[in-house]
Amino acid sequence: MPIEFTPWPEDFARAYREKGYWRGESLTQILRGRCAIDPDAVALICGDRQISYAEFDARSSQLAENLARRGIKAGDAALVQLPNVAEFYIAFFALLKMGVAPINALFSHNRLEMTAYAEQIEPTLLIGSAEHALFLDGAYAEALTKSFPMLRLVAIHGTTAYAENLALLTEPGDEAFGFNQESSAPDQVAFFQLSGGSTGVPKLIPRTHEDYYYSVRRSAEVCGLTPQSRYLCALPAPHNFPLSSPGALGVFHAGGTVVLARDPSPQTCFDLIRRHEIDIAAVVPPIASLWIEAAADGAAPLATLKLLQIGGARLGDAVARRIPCALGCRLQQVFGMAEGLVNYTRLDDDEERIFTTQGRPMCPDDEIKAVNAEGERVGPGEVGELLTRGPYTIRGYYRSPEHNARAFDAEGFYRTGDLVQITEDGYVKVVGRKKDQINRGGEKFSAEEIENLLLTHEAVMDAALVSMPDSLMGEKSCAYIVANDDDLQALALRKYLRSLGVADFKLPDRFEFVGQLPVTAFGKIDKQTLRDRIQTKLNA
Ligand code: OOB
Repeated sequence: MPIEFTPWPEDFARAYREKGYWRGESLTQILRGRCAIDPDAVALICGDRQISYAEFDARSSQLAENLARRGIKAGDAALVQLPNVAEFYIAFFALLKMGVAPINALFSHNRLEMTAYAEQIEPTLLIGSAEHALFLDGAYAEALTKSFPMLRLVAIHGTTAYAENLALLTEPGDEAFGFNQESSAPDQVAFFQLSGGSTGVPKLIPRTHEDYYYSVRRSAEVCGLTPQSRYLCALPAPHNFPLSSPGALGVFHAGGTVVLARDPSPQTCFDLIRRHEIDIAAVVPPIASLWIEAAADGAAPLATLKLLQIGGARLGDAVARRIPCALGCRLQQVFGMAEGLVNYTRLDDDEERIFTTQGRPMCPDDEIKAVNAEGERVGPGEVGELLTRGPYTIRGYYRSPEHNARAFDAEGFYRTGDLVQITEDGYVKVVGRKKDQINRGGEKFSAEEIENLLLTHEAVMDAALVSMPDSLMGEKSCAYIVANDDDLQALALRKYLRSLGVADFKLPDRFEFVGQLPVTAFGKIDKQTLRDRIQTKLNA
C-alpha cells in the first residue's frame, strides 16, 4: 500500500507536469544518472574513505537486497537515526530503491522524539547508531520492538551485541546481487521530512519523489553546482537544508563530491575545507559567527571556499556584512522549510540584497503572499504572515486532518507562521514569527510540546515557554513556571525533562518561577508580555 498524503489538486498537478517541474522520475534516478555518466567520480568523502558513484550505487543496492531478504518490503516505513556518515546516504538510497519510506530523525533527537515518530509511521525497520546513547545497549531497541510488533529488523551503525551491523549489510556479497525491485511511483511519497513543530505532537511531512526531485534540481541550478563542486556537509545530514538546498542530493545530481563533517565547529570544518578543497558549505547563523571569530583569530585562509550558504534562522544584517571579508567568500542567504518553499539570494544579486534579504523563491510558480490577521494581502514592504503554495510545497501533513485545517488556507496555501516583508521585486525579509515555536540557532521545537511535558510534573501548576534573545544563538528558551511547591528548582525540572527522554536542545535554557501567568483578553496565556518581561530582565 502506498503511503497516504494530501495530493495537489488535479489542475495544479497537470500544470506542474506541463511546465516540466514534475518529470515522472524517482529520486533513485539521481544515482542511476550519475553512474551512467561518470561512475568513477568521487561522490562521498567520509573520514579516510572515498566512495565513487559506482560504489555508492552498488552498496545501496546491496543493502536493499539484504533488507529485502530480511522481509522489508515496498510500502513499509523505516525509522532512521544516523550521524554524518556515508551510510546515511547509502541507506537513504537503499530505502528509496525498495520503495520503503524513511523518517530520518536528527542525531540530537532522543527517546521521546523517536518513539513519537514510530507511533506515527509504524516502522518495520529501525536503523540507529551505536554512537547514540539510545543504542549503546539493546534496551531501547528491545522496548521499541515490544511496543511496535511490526518492527522486524534493527540494524545499527557500529558494532553491538544485539543488532545487525549496518555497514556489513552494505558490503558486496559473494554472489552477484540483482536487486531490481521498483521504487515507489514517482508521484508517491518517497520519505518523510520533520517539521520544526508548533503543536504538542511533532508533524511529519510526506515528500513525493517528483516534488523533492524538482527542488533538488532547481536548487543545484540556482547555486551553480557542477561536477567540480565540492560541498561540505557540516549540518545534520537529514535536515532539509543540507539534504536538498542544494545540499548533498543537489551535489549528487550535479555529479560533485560531498565531504562529511562530524560537527560544524571551525576546528573540524576549516581543516576539511583546506584538505578537500571545499568550494561550497552551508551553516546556520550561530555557526557562521563562530567561523568569523575563528578566522579573525588568525586561522589560515579558506582559499578554495567560494560560497557560504546561511539559513535555518534569521541572519543579522551586521553578521551578513562581515562574511565576505572575514571568510573570503560570497554569502548566500537561504530561507527554506521542510514543508517545501525555499528562497535564495542569487549568486549575481547585488550586495545590499544579499546582506539584507533572505532571497526570493526558487521557482517561478512558487506563489507567495504576506497577509494580515484577517487573511488579506498586505502591500509591498508591509509586515504580514507568509503564505505559500507551489510545485514542491506540501498540501498537508501526514495523518493530521485537524491540524491541516489550520495550517493551510482554503486555497491550499501553507501558513508558514513567519512574519515577513515582501519587497516590490519579490524578495523576502523575515522579521518575526507568529507560530508558537522556539528557533534555537536553527534547531526548532514547539513551545507547546515542552509545556505539556512540564505540566506532567506534580509540582507544576502552569507553564509557558517563550523565546529570549541570545547574542550567539539568536534565541534561547525561557520557561515560566507556576509551582505549588516553593522549593521546586530549575535543576529538578531539567532533570525531570531529561528523564522523560526529550532532546537536549529542547530543555529550557532558563526557568522563571512566578505566582501566576499573565493572560490576554481572550483568557489565553499572554506570551508577548512574558517575552517582553524576560527581555527587560536580561537588559537590566
Ligand atoms: C529550514 O527548514 P525547517 O523546516 O527546519 O525550518 C523552517 C523555518 C522557517 O519557517 C523559518 O521560521 C525558519 O525556519 N527559517 C528562517 C530562515 N530559514 C529558515 N528564518 C529566517 N531566516 C532564514 N534564512 O530551516 C530550512 C530548509 C531548507 C533550507 C534552509 C532552511
